[in-house]
Amino acid sequence: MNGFYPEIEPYRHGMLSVGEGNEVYWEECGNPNGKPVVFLHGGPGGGSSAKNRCLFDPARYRIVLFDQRGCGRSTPHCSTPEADLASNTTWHLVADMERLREHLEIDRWQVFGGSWGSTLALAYGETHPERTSELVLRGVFTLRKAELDWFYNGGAGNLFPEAWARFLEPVPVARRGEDLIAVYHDLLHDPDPAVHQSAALAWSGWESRTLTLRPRQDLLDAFSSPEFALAFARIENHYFRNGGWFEEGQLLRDAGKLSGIPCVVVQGRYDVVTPAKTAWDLKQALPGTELIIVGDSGHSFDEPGTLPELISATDRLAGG
Ligand code: STX
Repeated sequence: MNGFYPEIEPYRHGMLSVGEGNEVYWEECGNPNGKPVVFLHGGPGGGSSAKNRCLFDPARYRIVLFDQRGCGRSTPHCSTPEADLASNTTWHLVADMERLREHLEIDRWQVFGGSWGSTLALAYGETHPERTSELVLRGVFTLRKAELDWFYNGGAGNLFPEAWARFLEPVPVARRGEDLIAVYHDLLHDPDPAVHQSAALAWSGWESRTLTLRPRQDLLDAFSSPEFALAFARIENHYFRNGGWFEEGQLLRDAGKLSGIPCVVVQGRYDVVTPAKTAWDLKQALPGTELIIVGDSGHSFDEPGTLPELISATDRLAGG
């Protein structure tokens, strides 16, 4: 069994100015002379956490984590009025990664991402294949309309009807037949804090109840923090309402740009947030992909069956 590597503290961290008033929190852990890897968190808007450091052998990896614009320790935080969502898009994040890579004087890095992190990893790798040494992906998500509709317009609600009822609670009855991502946009930006805050908690709560095969109180609690929920919901909703600024199917259409880059995908069979079909579609589009389907896992990276597969993948790719 490969469990987490021990908890470690960064040997270096900072805030990087990336434009439009944004400061992005970054940190480095592990071996400064090790193989560079960048960890891309999910959401978007989820932020990175100390446990994410423990997916990589600290003796062999130079581990870079950062919080994407507007969330985690990056400023301004999207729970505050100062944050501007117009300058927060997929392509801003890809550019921020290049800025950070250059700031840290890294030539090429492994790109590790789960869920939205896998989306950003694919967007980055297809834009900068020469900077991407390997891809390690989990819960693959490409923001196609069918993927968004599955999770936000009723599909997954068939499996979690009681959680889905709570997602629908803030939606006015007269609007329940509309695109719920669009309805939630109006709720999340309503000037009345009672409206936008309860919408944020309902949006985030839906995700926290569906992330894992079994309920996890620690996740339910983390997603109930008002500041976390408001930034998470506003950022996710903004990205999904805009289709991630992709053409429909773009990431799979352009997967050939990744040919020659080793790609390992770990996917939970019972992932309700990002069902396994997308990981399968990626393997068809990028035939060299090593696809590992974990039979008894949901979406989260720390599902008991998923974590050892992720660590086994980073171990195999670590070299040295
Ligand atoms: N969002 C999928 C996603 O990227 C629709 C994601 N879901 N939860 C997370 O990320 C965290 C647990 C990382 C916040």
